[in-house]
Amino acid sequence: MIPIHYSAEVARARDAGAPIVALESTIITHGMPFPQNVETARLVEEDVRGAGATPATIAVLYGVLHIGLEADQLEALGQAQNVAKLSRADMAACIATGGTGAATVAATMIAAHLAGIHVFATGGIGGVHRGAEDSFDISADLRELAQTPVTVVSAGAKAILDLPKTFEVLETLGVPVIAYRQDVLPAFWSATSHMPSPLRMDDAADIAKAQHIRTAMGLQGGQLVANPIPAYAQITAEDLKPVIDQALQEAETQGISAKAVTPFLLGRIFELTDGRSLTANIALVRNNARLGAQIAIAMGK
Ligand code: PSU
Ligand code: MN
Repeated sequence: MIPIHYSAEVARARDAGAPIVALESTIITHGMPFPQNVETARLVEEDVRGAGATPATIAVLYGVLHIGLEADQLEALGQAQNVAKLSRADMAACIATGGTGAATVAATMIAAHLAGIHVFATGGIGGVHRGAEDSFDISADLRELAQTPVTVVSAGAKAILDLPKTFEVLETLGVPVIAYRQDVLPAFWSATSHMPSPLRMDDAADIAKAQHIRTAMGLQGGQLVANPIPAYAQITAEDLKPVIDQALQEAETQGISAKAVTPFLLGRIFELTDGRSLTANIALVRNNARLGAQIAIAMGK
């Protein structure tokens, strides 16, 4: 048996068959500094509620998989030190050993699917890192999208990655990549990139329908929705380029590797932009939460 616990709010929504949106917790523990991480997590949950769905933030607390966190649990997780970063490889081990860990995109998809939740909103997915031809650093998020039937609403892949290679791998894995209401892919902190999107949809109902049809056809896996950051909050790719280059250079000089790469880069970019990257990150996650709620509502119809 899996030790699993539903928050009171999520348990009620499940009983009522009401729409639920899964939310990840790595963004809280490894993606943003305290106290903005906790404030953002609360706002994102409120955004989901305001749009008519129930938020389910997912984490492992003391060996129990939590689907939905109570306010005090969210606060504690946001302040905790040395929380594990859980992906497909380590979630079961964390539960088995009574550990506490935050769920990445891959782990949140697995947990959401276990709980019968079909939609998940986050910031940016992991992907193929620059220099992956040497490091082999490719996020487990990509393969998860290929095998677990959850629609993930993101602002694209994080611009610290090798974006063309990331989208090539998604194509190879047969993952639908759907830009929302524009023809080009967004690039996390930037609303646009130079890459055309493989697919475009303008309506949450179509996104919901496509996931249903995929599953009905026996096609494994989910969909990646790439929802552009609101224009007022974006940082253009031109402005970001020198900052990302510097952060990547520092990561290399300092020998940062494996799971530590993404948190290191996000932290340095926050410092180098005087916090502007965080403001943008908050705006895009909230935007994704609202679209995620619309898709979850459409899926229930
Ligand atoms: N997006 C953010 N902040 C984050 C992440 C995504 O805005 O911290 C996290 C997600 O949990 C994603 C993970 O799954 O980074 C990818 O890590 P890696 O590159 O090590 O697979
Ligand atoms: Mn990695």
